[in-house]
Amino acid sequence: MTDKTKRDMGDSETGGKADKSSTPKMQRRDFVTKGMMGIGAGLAGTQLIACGEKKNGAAQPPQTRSVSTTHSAAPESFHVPPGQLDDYYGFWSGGQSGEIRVVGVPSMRELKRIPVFNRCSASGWGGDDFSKALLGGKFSGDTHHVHLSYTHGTYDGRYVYVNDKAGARLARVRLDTFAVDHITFLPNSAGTHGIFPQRHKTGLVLCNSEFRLPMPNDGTAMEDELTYAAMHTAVDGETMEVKWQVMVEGNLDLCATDYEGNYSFATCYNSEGGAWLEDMMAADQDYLYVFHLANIEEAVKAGKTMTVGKSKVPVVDARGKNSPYVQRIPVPKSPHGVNVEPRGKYAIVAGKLSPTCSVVEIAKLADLFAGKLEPADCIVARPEVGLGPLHTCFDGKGFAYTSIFIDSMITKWDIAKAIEAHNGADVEPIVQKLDVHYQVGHINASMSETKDADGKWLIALCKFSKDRFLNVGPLHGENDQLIDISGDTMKLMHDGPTAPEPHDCVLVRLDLINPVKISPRTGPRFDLYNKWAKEDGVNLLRDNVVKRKGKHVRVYMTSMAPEFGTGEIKVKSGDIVQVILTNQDEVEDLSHGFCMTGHDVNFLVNPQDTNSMTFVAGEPGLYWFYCPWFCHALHLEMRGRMYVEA
Ligand code: K7E
Ligand code: CUA
Repeated sequence: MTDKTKRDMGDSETGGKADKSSTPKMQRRDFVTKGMMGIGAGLAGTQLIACGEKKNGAAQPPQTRSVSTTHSAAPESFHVPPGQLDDYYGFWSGGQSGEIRVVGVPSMRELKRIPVFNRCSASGWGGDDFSKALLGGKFSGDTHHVHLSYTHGTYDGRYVYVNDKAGARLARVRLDTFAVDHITFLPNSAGTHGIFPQRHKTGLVLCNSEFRLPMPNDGTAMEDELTYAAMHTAVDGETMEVKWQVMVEGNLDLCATDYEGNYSFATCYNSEGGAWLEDMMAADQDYLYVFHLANIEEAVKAGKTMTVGKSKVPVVDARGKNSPYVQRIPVPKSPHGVNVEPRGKYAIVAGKLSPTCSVVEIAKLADLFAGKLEPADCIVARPEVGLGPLHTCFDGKGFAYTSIFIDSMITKWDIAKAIEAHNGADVEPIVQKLDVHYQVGHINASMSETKDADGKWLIALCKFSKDRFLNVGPLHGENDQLIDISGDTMKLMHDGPTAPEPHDCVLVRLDLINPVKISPRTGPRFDLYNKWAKEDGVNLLRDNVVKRKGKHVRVYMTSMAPEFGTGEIKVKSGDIVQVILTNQDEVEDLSHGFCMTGHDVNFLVNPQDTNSMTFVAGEPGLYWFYCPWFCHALHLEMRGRMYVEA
């Protein structure tokens, strides 16, 4: 019996009692019952994963839960008993915290925070030598959109991409280690907002700049906003190199790709080209920009490009009018999200200042680019969904779910019926409107951005929590609400307070992600360490002190619980000291770290990993260094001395 079936049986014991979502009291009792039931199953689950796996990747224990793919009419239980695992990995952007959060769904337990465009005291990210160079000292990141790499229309479990709106950057997280391995700066861009990878393979990652800039932005002409332009940038998802940019006149907000690798999409809410609020809202009509990727790449190959400013990246100038590169489909008014449904037939544009969604039929785009259709002819439906529609997700059963910001609700609607209604049939596409709490921004459903959308869970990322939690002062948490969409109607199951400010999330079936437990010692970070070790003629797995040119000292250290391989370091005040620590332990979860007291130095080293930090030795004196990660009964004794001589 799988754990999933256990849980379903658990449901049937309490399940007959009508709507669990409507009364918090019922929910709590439900919780208790299930918690008791879970203990036995939990123990069994622990055994399955406890046996010490020594090496990475190769021989991982099987996951302990399987995901049922049937759609039951009864509400799912979101409670995951102690010792059991979630069905989905949720990847949350962390907004202005600059990070990514990993959340288990449906339990909504936060599993990890992955530092990206921020500094993290726990792991040392931002201060260690590798990440410091990647980030270039910029820690004010703003992550809005997380998307995984794809193969054949579904997640391939290799990478997560995330944007930095504040610094015009794109980062990539490896999904074997759950750590960042690349950050790419996007030239001629500001307010990098919507991103989306291609879905047929790990190909391009398309990135929109939301803020228009003078081109080039070199200080020569800055005040005439009508001359500003925006870039749609293609980054190679494998190499993380910027391949090309397309320059357009309007701003670019959210991004999506089709399933075939032919097109990318961008919403434009400021076709007016305004720099002031009232100008940006002036027109009743803006656009969905459709980029024809093959035509653009042909132009790049043929050299029909320019460069802008200091960047050498080829730029296709597509400003002003429709062309083989870009077509502009008119949509009302200041649109926001664009989402492609799982069959890949329709792109759905949320109206924001219009209470509608516009449904664009992707099959018509070939004729549009061939000049056989007018842009407006590609729109096949425009249902009224509520005030302030922002983002749409899908259940794989033909329904769309749109977040409605002003009305604080989710609208479930039937795509096929919306098209029939648009053609004059007397049918009602709106299925249900569910209140959420409050002012919802993004929503996403399990596997919704893939062809395997499975219609289990929906997350509503609410910008305000108001009265939903204990008051913790003027800055309230956000509220990520968990909604069961497996039945005919949506059911609100759980309030999940989160630290500000998550923007978006994707929910990924657990069998698609296969993280390692021991560092694989590969990738650009290890390329760097191997280069240093070669320069210095040392072995990373041994202890060595290398005096380099000038005042530069490299201390190659090892750790094995509960000891550092090097217990004493002797340096001179003002020396530039680089501690390169390799964790020799091969035991799952046995991480060490290195903290040099009084020197702002603190970093993590996972099993079989190497990490390093550089600092200037301070005033003469004795400084203790120690291991900050609890690793052993003698963890407190895991320390050593640095003697700083005058
Ligand atoms: Cu809608 Cu930055 Cu994705 Cu916020 S964006 S809501
Ligand atoms: Cu090593 Cu604590």
